[in-house]
Amino acid sequence: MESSLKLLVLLSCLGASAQLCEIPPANSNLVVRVTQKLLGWIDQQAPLELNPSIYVGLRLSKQPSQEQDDFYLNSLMIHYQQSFSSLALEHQPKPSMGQLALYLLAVRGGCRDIDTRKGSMLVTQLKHHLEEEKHRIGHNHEGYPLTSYYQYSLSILALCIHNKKVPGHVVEKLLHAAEHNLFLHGHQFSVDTAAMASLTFSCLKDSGLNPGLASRISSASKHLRNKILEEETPEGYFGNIYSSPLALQALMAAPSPESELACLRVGGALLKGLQAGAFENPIPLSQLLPVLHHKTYLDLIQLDCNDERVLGPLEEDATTPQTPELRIIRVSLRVQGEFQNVFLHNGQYFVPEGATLEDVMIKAQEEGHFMFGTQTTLSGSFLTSVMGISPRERQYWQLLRAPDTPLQQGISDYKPQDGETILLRLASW
Ligand code: B12
Repeated sequence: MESSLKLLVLLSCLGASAQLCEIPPANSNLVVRVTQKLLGWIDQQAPLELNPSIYVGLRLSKQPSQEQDDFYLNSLMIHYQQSFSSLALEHQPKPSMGQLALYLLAVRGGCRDIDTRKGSMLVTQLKHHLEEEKHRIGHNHEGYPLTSYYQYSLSILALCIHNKKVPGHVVEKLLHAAEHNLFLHGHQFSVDTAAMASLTFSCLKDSGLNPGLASRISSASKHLRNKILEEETPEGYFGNIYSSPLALQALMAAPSPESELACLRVGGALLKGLQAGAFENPIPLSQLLPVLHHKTYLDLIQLDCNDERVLGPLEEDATTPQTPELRIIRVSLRVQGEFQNVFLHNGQYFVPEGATLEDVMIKAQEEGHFMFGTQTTLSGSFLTSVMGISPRERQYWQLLRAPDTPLQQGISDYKPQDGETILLRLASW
């Protein structure tokens, strides 16, 4: 153990620091399948469901093909530039700060110039958003960003990737939040947010854009790395399976000998989860694919757009898929509003095995006495109202398996088991 540590220190002195967060090699068939899944998503998307995160994940993985690339990136550019121009339709919602940031990452992924008139307008827009968020957080940090520290961080990262400086006082708000462990997802520590902030600090450190904050950025970066490592679970994830891809990106971009074994363990667990089909949702998958190619968002800075883009062949699977027997299962649905001792709804539903929670809720709505509403996001259907109740500011409809285990997937991905009770609870975050 001691000698391997010495070897690692030696390697890092020789400039091999990127080796300090390796994951076990992925089976090439598995990588091709994941890539095909993401390519399938960009092929079918309707214009309003364009997803810059998927494009970025593919670009860091030597995809998509040049033809698909031109088509998708142009669609993204038209959509985003139009949304912020005077021609924008009034009823069409403007992309959020985080979506704009993801779009700027996509533009870099496509090696397009941002210093055009339209590009500069979007950069200015993003800087404005950050200033507004900074004011909401307030002088004494007593407030919160309207979006989240995840989006705040993503926005600074996107500007940094384009070598655009943000004022020190904007960065300081993120530093303060990192130093005081303010990154939360509901009531739990948010590994995704810590990872995004860590990537941002690594970018700022390498770019030298905020020299006056260099030592604070360095300490915050170490602090976040330790927090991510502390969040390793007995199942071998950083936080949970879906936050692990970003966490690995963060550790790869801020390498340290302490991360080495944890990266191997978590990488191994992720590959198993991937093989078992745990990644249904395009967002965590788009954050994982670069990791399988040993890449992080920071690699967008030096991306080669004349790269060769060939997708390896998919070897035939020897196993023939079995057609599952159609079984009917029973799922209970309970709704807890502001007063947790009263159920606003309590019903039992019979659905085919493999139905999603959203299918159960549709069934409940059809049978009467239950109502819900959703909003389409880059991650899929977000539950926005239940029984006509929409959450107030900093509240949301939390999804739990009774009695109190938060689900790790949304309504369109989670498939309840037979006899399970799902709680929809109005919670604050
Ligand atoms: C911030 C955040 C939240 C906030 C969102 C409010 C806000 N103002 O930002 C809150 C705390 C409310 C939240 C709730 C939930 N979240 Co959340 N969230 C995030 C986080 C950290 C950042 C999202 C973001 O800003 N993305 C960037 C912007 C540009 O993209 P966007 O699509 O416009 O973002 C919107 C959606 O992501 C949406 N959203 C947030 N969480 C979720 C979860 C699902 C399933 C969906 C469909 C949408 C959604 O809110 C964002 C702001 O409007 C991500 C981490 C990540 N790696 O993505 C987790 C993440 C997306 N959430 C997750 C989960 C599981 C949930 C919950 C289902 C938890 C629960 N048991 O209740 C609920 C959603 C319940 C519902 N009503 O449908 C998982 C999804 C995993 C997966 N399989 O895809 C993630 C990846 C975290 C994790 N590692 O577990 N979340």
